[in-house]
Amino acid sequence: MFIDRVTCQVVAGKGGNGVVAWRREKFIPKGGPCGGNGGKGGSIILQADIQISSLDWFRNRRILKAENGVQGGPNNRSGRNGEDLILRVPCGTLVKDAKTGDVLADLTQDKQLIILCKGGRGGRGNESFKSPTNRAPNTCTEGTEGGSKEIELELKLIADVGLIGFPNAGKSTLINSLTRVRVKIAPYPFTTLQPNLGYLQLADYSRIFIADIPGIIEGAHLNKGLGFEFLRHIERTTLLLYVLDASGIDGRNPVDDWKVLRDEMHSYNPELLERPFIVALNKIDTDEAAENVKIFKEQYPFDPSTLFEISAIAGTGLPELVEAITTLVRQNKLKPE
Ligand SMILES: Nc1nc2c(ncn2[C@@H]2O[C@H](COP(=O)(O)OP(=O)(O)OP(=O)(O)O)[C@@H](O)[C@H]2O)c(=O)[nH]1
Ligand SMILES: [Mg+2]
Repeated sequence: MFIDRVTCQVVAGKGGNGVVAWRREKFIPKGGPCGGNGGKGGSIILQADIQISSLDWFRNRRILKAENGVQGGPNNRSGRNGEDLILRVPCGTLVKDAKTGDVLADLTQDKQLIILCKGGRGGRGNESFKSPTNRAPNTCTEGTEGGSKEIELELKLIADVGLIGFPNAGKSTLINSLTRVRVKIAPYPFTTLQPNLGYLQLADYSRIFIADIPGIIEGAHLNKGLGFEFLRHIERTTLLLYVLDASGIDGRNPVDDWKVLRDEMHSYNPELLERPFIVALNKIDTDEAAENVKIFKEQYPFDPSTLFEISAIAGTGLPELVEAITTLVRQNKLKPE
């Protein structure tokens, strides 16, 4: 599970001022007061929306203000109310007061909303002070300030796809090629020490989140390497994408790697073996790859919709892989849990 966070300040609109004005029609002596009230300031409202998938919109927007109310006018005209500012957030957004850390709302349902700050009240015009004892009041009041708050939005993301492979298999290279994240890549094991999250942006504006986690080695269940610490990040993914190094550069081969990875996954949680998966034989740009791919295919005659030959560096086979990922994630996400 990955957490995305943003903080920003929200400020509701100020109420419009009331005004002092007098009727001045011909032939009506002492026409009396006619100053109108100010309009209300706009409130700040946060609403969950199933169409929104990230908090990106809030980045680079430090202060969000709702419209102020307009001041009153003569002839008892009230000022217009300021418009509410409705901020849309993804379902599953936790709203906190950034100063105190108090949870203000947990917006889980589509259309669920919370009024974060109320707009200021409009001031009173002099007409509203008219009374039998004071028929010509010369008073009006100012609109009040709108509420303001420093808030923190927190979204818990569950990746759709988890990358699983030995160190150096090319998982980070693959996530860099498929998504816009830039993860460190290097020819030594355990380059990735923290999970990374990237996403595929699809034509219909939906996203598929992919998690790159540190490599797994034989004995991970005995806490070798970085152990299983990071597998919890992919425990709830829809699809597992095994990345196998077909080059044999590190003195291993995809057949053994596959067996070890599956055994390790089984030790962690046997249910993970039931999960839909794709196998990507990576580094097919290298000379040694062809032979290793051939042997792997003989040993494990997977369907072409499950097995892909790719080069994460050169981009070979990636469009087909993306298509398969998209199809499988969509199919399996629709299934009830
Ligand atoms: N020739 C070739 N080399 C690749 C390919 N993909 C990755 N590599 C190289 O393999 C090495 C390891 O790549 P990484 O992406 O860091 O591997 P990783 O699986 O993230 O490794 P860890 O983070 O250590 O688990 C780097 O030197 C990459 O340049 C490929 O398609 N072809
Ligand atoms: Mg890596």
